[in-house]
Amino acid sequence: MILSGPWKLQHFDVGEKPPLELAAPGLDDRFWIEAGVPGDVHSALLERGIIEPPYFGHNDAKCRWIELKEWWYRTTFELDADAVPGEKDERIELVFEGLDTFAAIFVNGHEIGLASNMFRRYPFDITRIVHEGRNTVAIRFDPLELHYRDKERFEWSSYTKERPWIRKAAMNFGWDWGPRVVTAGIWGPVRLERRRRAKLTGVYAATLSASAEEAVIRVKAEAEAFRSGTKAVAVARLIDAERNEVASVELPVLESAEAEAAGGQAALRQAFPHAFRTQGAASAELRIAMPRRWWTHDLGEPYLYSLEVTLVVGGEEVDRYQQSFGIRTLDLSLQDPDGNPSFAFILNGIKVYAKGANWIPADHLIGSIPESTYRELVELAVEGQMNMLRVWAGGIYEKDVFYEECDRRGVLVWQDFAFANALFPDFNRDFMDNVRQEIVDNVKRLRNRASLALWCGNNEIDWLYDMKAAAGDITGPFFGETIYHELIPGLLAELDPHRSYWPSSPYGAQEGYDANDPNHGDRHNWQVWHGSVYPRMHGEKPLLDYSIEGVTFKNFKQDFALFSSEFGMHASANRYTLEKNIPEGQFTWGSAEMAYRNKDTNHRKGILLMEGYTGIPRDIEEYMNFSMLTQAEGLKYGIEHFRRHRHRNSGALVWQLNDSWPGTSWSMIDYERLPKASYYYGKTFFHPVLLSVEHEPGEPLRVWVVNDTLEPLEGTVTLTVHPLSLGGVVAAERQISFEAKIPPQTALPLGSLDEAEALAGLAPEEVLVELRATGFATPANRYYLRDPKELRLPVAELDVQVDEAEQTVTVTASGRSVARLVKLELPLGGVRFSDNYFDLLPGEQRTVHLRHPEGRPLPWAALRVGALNAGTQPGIRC
Ligand code: BMA
Repeated sequence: MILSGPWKLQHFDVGEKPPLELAAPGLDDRFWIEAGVPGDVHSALLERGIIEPPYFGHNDAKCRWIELKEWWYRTTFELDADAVPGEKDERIELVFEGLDTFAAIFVNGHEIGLASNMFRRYPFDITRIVHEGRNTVAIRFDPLELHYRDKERFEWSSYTKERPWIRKAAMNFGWDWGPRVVTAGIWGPVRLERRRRAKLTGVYAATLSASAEEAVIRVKAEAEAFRSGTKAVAVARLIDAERNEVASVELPVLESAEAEAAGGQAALRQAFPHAFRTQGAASAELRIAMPRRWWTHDLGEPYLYSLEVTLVVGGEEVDRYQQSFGIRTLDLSLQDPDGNPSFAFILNGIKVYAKGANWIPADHLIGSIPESTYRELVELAVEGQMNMLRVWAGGIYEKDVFYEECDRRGVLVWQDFAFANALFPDFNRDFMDNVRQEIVDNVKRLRNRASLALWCGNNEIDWLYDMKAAAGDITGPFFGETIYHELIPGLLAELDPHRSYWPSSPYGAQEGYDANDPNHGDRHNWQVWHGSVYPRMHGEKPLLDYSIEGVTFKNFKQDFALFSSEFGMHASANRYTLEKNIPEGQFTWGSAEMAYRNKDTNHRKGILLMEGYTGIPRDIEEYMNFSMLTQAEGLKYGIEHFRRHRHRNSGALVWQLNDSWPGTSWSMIDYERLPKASYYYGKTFFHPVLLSVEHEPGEPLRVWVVNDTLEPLEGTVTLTVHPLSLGGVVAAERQISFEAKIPPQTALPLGSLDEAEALAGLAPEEVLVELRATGFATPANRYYLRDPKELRLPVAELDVQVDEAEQTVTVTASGRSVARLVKLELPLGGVRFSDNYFDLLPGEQRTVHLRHPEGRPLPWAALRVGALNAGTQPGIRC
């Protein structure tokens, strides 16, 4: 039974009322407000109009009182006479999947336990205190302050000092892309579970081997009986998508009384059978002939079976587990077949070039994020040609729906443990017990997911500890180290032994380098944007270079990482996302409200980046265009470089995929689920088959094809040089063709030509270069030979035709000039544009399909279409 309410909510000052009064079954809570569960306090207050939308203007600051209060939730549930446990081996458990964060839980006025970790699952045995009829649940959430104010402060805890003692999503305290919004409440489902005789306490399944002919899967079931002498078997079945059983096995999880008796204490067992809640486990191998293996969506089909485990006692089914299951092997390889260092994910024996981004919680109000948001974001990731998402440590272990979607759509998940940018008190026993249980809960919950590729100990802690110690900001020991280097690997060896573990990101160093070593492990490139100077040796004082050259994305070409797990640049959110949240008159470049959207440490970095590339924006329109263009072209520049080196580099995960509020950040998709220009660029730079030009001003143009697929490619790649403007005389286009024979999983240079030769008399500031392929399918790719601020780009003219019935917009560059960064805007969140932020050659036409994922009508009358070199205009309806 799910306890979905109605739940009541009220706040009090700390100690204002005695807990037993507020928890009492008979309390008159008529004047309390109704609250959604799962959810959070902010969302409940927002829904009732008690607070104003926290992301509008500076409203987040008006909500700070919420974190200082004691919050009480109450609900009731009814039990029929036959649902009340009669026999001694029946149990009723009240299970909380997510409590945020310090809570005391009461049932029928009895305090049944405390919670102190947002990431844990809290089951409570309430068998003895429930009764027929109405039962009352009450929960008190304490202000966090009560639990950290007397605690030791550490030398390092980014953004706020209270985090290390509080097991809660770090980003709630504010981050360099989001405000401080400290939530409280019941953020996960609450369930009442009634069981007889025994229950499953764990199911584990791992693919040991998987060829096209046969797969071997290890299944393990763990169970607990409510009294001594209970015999139980678990029956594990693997069922295909057509509901045919393809394999099954019986696991004797709980042996008979005789077997137990061998353990001694026979007299005690007989006298007190319920004192012996026997636990047992059994495992076996399943063999599946001709398995359908699970692949990422770019390499094959993410085929899913269903794994079903039933627990049977005395012929009666007493518990059941069911989850989708993908047959695949997946390893992290630190050495390539030639013995060179690598950091590559090997799926069913095939190297996956990981293309994707870092995932943060899709809202600060985590408990209230609708499941549809997860589905849309994962769908967008897939449409954006991504095959891996990294669930970053400063958020949460995501909700089940996220992994379900990744399993279903063939997206790998790199999962961080929730330790980000701080020291943690690993010397404190209570803290470590709490963390241990958090790890056990989440590993057990997620370990059967086909998508789960890697466990990673923390975000940037090992690396930044070294930096901060070298800079003199930390003088003490590396508190927290034993969590990532002892506790977690020890628990994984027991609970999830077939999955790879990496202690931190970035991590790995040799020959005196720091943890951001390009020759070992993964790497974060924060030279671009943050100006962090590299290479850096272990123990060396970190250097920052805040200059145009220091922060430019051109630095990506010096990066020969084995795996790039973080790198990125800011771009503005889309117009609708900003306008919706910025008070009247403040949607201007340089306004205090716009600055408030940007939580980064130093606002100069973005300006420097644009100054060097597009020029400094003069108004909000230019800011949106210039920052979007810089991010899109910058990511393209970096990612194409990483991919051209695919013999060495095996992954590019952009910082960051999504946003948690309508701010300015590194995200590719803004808070309203409207992609930025970089996302649409990604459909090409992340495409499994990439046509790429490697070029610097004055240097030759080198033409490459990167083939991540399992098929060889054969065809012709044509490079065309187009003038940006047709001018008075029609300048001849110049074309050069290359024969292309590209083996599977290879990046190959096809040839090169001198810049002057390519230009054939045209100026480099006046051309666009295009690559197209015939003989194999891949998107065309376009380049400019100089930075935007140097280009001679005349004003473009656009013709815009709207077909509302077909939900299409057709844009034509109707003048004599290239239209750069053509953008379509509608004032509605979540709208899908089949394409956006594209360039059109003179006379070229593009038809864009629009839809809303929930089928909402589109506000056609408010459509705006514009370009970097054309003003915005409404569409003409046809
Ligand atoms: C890395 C991430 C985040 C941060 C981002 C941008 O440090 O791990 O902590 O938001 O860079 O600064």
